[in-house]
This record gives sequence, structure tokens and C-alpha cells, in this order.
Amino acid sequence: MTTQVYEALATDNKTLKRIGNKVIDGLRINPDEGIYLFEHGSLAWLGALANHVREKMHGNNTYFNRNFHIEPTNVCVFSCKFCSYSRLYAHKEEGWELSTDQMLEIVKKYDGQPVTEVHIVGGVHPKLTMAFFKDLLQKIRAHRPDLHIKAFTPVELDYMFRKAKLTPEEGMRELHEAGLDSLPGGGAEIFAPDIRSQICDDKVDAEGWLQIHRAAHNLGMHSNATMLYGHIETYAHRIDHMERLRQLQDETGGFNTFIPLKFRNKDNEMNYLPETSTVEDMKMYAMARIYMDNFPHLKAYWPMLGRNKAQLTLSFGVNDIDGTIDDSTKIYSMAGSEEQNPSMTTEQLITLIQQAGRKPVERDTLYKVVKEFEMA
Ligand code: V47
Ligand code: SF4
Repeated sequence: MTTQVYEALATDNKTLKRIGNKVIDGLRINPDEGIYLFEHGSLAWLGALANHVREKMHGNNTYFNRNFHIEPTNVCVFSCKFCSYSRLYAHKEEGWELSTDQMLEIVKKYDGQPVTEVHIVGGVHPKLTMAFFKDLLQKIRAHRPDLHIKAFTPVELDYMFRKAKLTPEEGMRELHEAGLDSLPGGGAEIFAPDIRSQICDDKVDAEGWLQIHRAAHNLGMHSNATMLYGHIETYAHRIDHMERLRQLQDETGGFNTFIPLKFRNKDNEMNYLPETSTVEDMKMYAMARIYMDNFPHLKAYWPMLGRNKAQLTLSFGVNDIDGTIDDSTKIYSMAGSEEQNPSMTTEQLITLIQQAGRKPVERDTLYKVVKEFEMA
């Protein structure tokens, strides 16, 4: 295997060779080396390196889980320029707002079905308080104690905690006690303030986002992290983002998965920007696998990329496809994602992974194996 990798990575560029050897030897690369790889590594070269790291960590295993989504509201006090989904409170009649009973009805639809996780995330509605969400968590927990509740980004949490006059530590403890198990990765966008101020000026900043995840990790909870790429940021901004996450992971070890999210340009204020090419997308995944050496998992969110590109990512470092049996999330379909009606049966998802030459493994949120399947 290693001989093959050395052959695949043959290059006359001494700097690339030196950095490539570090990665093969399992050594961490620094931010300057990361930027150099982004700028000078070809797709084939980065792919070979990322695939080496992926196979060293996970072999052919490719994880998916059975989950469903609830989006309580798309009414939002913030105005992120890339967002196609939210409606300001002043125009709330154009949006939606689910009651606790309506959300419990969604949970009950899955009674008797082998789903392991509910993913709850939405806009920041000014009237939805900490008390409202604690009550929702308690009711879901009471109805279905085995369901893992992964909910709320630091954008929603920061607003909730500030209104309730709670520190991130106090707020996280209360929600954890009410039934919250882990945090999804949203709201991170790009941490660097020179970009963040241009695309989402008014919501929680990098330090606030990281502090909420730190507070969750310190309570023993796990979480994910995302990065919105392919808009006005540079390679240096992407590396800076990944570096901040890598540092927090060194401190807490609480992150499960890194999820690069490709910017989609339909119906938002940044629609003048072209979208990234497939080559650029695969390069992003490969760089994420190479740089995020302390993140166990790299996930491709298939409803956003589409099925074929999601398959391709499995050769560029990705070892997890966000499998869902009924993904009714609107944040991507409204931004122009490939999958306008993203829903795949477990059988379809298994076939998709097998067709890419990998081994499907059903997991729960914390990557405990639920069931292993054969390779094709
Ligand atoms: O933070 C919004 C992104 C995120 C656009 O943790 C957009 O398992 C592209 O974080 N183009 C929310 N992206 C979704 C999210 C997520 C998704 C799947 C799994 C997990 C997980 C987390 O969606 C936002 C923002 O970065 N987003 N608008 C857009 N136009
Ligand atoms: Fe609100 Fe989230 Fe949309 Fe920003 S991305 S406007 S925080 S719903």
C-alpha cells in the first residue's frame, strides 16, 4: 500500500514531496504547509494522500445513519447573506413556525421505525425561548428515550442563552439535563473576521461559536463542525478555520465529524458568485482529510452535493455520508442543492456506497456500529 502511495505521489516539487512524506508518516502539517498544498497540489496528488489517510483510519468502512430532521422555524433575526431560507420576523407570514405539538407529531411518525437520531435546527425566532426548547427536549425524550437528540447551532444557542442571561456553560448544562445529547456542526461558516463580517456580520462570532462547543465538550457531549466554502474566502481563510477547530479538538477531543459545506448560490444575496467546480470540491475534501488529523470522521452531506458527487468524495478522504431515510431539510433545497427532494431509502444508500467500492456501515450518532454490510 505504502509503495503505491509513494508512486502515486511522485513529484519533482521538493516542497510537495516533503509535506507529502510528513502526511504519509502521520505527522501534522502546519498552516503554511496547508496553504501550500491547496495552492500547488494537483487533485490527483491530494486525492492519493487523502485516500491514504482515510484508509489508514477507516479502511473501506463508510458510515451512514438513520435520522430525520425537524426545522422548528425559518423566521430569523439574523440576515446572513448566503441564506436562501430564512424570513425576517417582519415578514414572518412568509415563513413557518411549528408548535411543540406539531414537532412531536413529526417524532411520532417514526414510532416503531429503526431511526437512531433526530436533528433539530432552524432560524433564530425572537419569540422561541430557552423554556420553549427545554420543554420540547423533555417531551421528545419522554416519548422516545432511545432517540439521540442532536440539536441547535451556537447561533441559536448564543441567542437563547443571552436572552435567558445564562453563560454558555450554564445554558448547555440546562439543555443537556433536559435531554440534549449532542450539537450539530452548523453556524460556523468562515471564522476569520474579515470574511465573517461580510457574509454574516450580526451572528455569533468565532470565539462565541467555539466557546459553546467547548462548553458542550466539557459536559461530555459530542459535536460536529462545518465550514461554508466556495464564496469570497481564500485558501488561507479555509486553513485558518480548520486550524481553529483543530486546536479546540486538541483541547477537548469532543468533535466527531468535520463537514465542508459547498456554498450554493440560488435565491440569496450572494447569487452573483459562481459556484465551485467539482474539482475544487474534491480538493476541499482531500485537504480537510489531510489537515484535520485529529478529527476522526469527514462527512459529505449528500443532499447538498447530489448522489454522484457524494460517491466521488469517498475517494477523496470522506468516510461518512449523512444518510437519512427522510430528509426534509429545506436549508439546501432552497439554496439550489442538487437534491430538491432529498430522500433515500437505506437500501439505496447502501447501494450507493457499494457502487463506490466501499463497505457500508450503519452507525449511531456517536459512531457505534449498528450494522455492517458487505462490499459489492
Ligand atoms: O450553518 C446555509 C449552511 C448550515 C447555505 O452536523 C448553506 O451533522 C450552502 O450545519 N449554501 C446548516 N450552505 C446545516 C448544517 C449541517 C448539515 C448537515 C449535517 C450537519 C451535522 C450539519 O447550512 C449553515 C450554513 O453553513 N448553509 N445556506 C447555502 N446557500
Ligand atoms: Fe438565520 Fe441561519 Fe439563515 Fe443565518 S443561516 S439567516 S442564522 S437561518
